[in-house]
Amino acid sequence: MTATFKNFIDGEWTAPSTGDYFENRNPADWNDLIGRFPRSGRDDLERAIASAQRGFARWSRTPAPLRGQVLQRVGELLVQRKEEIARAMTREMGKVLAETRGDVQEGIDTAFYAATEGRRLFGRVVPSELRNKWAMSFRRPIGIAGLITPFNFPLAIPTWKTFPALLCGNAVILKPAEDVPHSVHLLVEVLLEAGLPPDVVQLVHGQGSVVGRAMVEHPDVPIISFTGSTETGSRIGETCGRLHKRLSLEMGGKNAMIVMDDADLDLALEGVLWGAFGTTGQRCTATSRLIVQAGVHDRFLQMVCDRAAALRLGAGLDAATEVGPLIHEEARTKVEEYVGIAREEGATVAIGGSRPVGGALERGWFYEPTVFAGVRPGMRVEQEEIFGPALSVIRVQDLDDAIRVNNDVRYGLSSSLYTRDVNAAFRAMTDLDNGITYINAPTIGAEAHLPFGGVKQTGNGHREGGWEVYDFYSETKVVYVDYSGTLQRAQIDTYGE
Ligand code: UN1
Repeated sequence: MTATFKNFIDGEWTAPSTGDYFENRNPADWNDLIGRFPRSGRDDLERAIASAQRGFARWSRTPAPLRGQVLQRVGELLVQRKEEIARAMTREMGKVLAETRGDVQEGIDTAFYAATEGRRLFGRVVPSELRNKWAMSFRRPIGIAGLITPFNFPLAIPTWKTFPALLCGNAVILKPAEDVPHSVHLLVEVLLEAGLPPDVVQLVHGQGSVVGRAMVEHPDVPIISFTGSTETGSRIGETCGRLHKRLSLEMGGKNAMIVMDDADLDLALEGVLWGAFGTTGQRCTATSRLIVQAGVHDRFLQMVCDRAAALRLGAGLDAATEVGPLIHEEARTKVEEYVGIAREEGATVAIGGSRPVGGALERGWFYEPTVFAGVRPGMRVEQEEIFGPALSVIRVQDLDDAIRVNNDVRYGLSSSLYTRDVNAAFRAMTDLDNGITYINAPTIGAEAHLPFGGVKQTGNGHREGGWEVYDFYSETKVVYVDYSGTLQRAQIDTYGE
């Protein structure tokens, strides 16, 4: 009997008005059917919005420290259910268990940070330029936040959006990626068990082109947060611009690791394997370019190829697996297309470049870890996001060259530099054009209590995580209190005397 899942709308687990469902299958074994999930329609969304408005009216008046207590409890429940959720996540998303445990842990960290923010959520009191007058700011909730989340961090990224939105007093509507609906289903269970009023969270499964789009276009959803492709983000941005919505976009990356001649190569090797092939390269922060200084290029390339070729592919629930499958066939085909493009452009496929053959791997969306050598700046495999286990290696002469190559792409999420030279490190920290730079660590490893996001076409200026995300989910209100008993004219009475 196949499990059939429901939406969570208006305080109830409810079947979609369309009566239509889609299948959720294990990417490591497509014979493993996880369940059927609602392919919802506009009516479902309309009901979710109406309910969320009622939820917002109440929740926005709940004191922030009490909202924080709910998130504290959410964190505690996630701790209790960590292993169960991680296993469910590996089954539907494919990445190895160590990584899905990390994904849940990121949700836990985000919850506990949000909980403490309930007792801060600072405004400011500043001196007024006039006597006997106070000037201050505080934060107000905004309304309903429509959250459109990706497949690659099935729990962590929904929590990055949901927890600060809730802490700030908003209601949320979640539209998870169709590939990972179960993880978000479990998150909603946790939110409800923690005591969140049921109409404050709504879960509407379905297609981005139907549910996501209707949410973006709906006048009663003033906040949209989206993580996904730059192309979809641009379309969302156009609509939100027209409707004057508050929008946070987290999109593509083409992140580079730079390895200088003086680097600790063994350390850099561990870093690049983890950065490029962890999560099967399906991270916004994946290391997809390796920029190596000429003096160590050939040696380091050989080291990377030797180790990458030996990485063990398999189902993420198997303890011996190092690299899981891609999320679906289209993702695998995309990697394959780029292998062809790399060859046409004159790069070499140093290792990988094919689907593994034989055995259980043929029942999943597996692809061999792939390294492109002899890549030159400007080639498509050097410029475009592949979102798979493919690494482009570029030779450079010096740090200036490396920084130029790093910066000469349309994206700007993360970057990394391996060196023992402190001057080089500080130059790179200043000049690498990215939202996040790592020194002697790979391009991934963001922590929940620091702002996360990128420059250029990776984002639109907002950050997730850390203290900055609370600016996105709240509106600043300024209040002046004049207790002088006289009309005091700003800019005139102070300076005009
Ligand atoms: C992403 O790359 O899609 O940086 C998110 C990391 C994670 C988050 C990555 N904590 O390692």
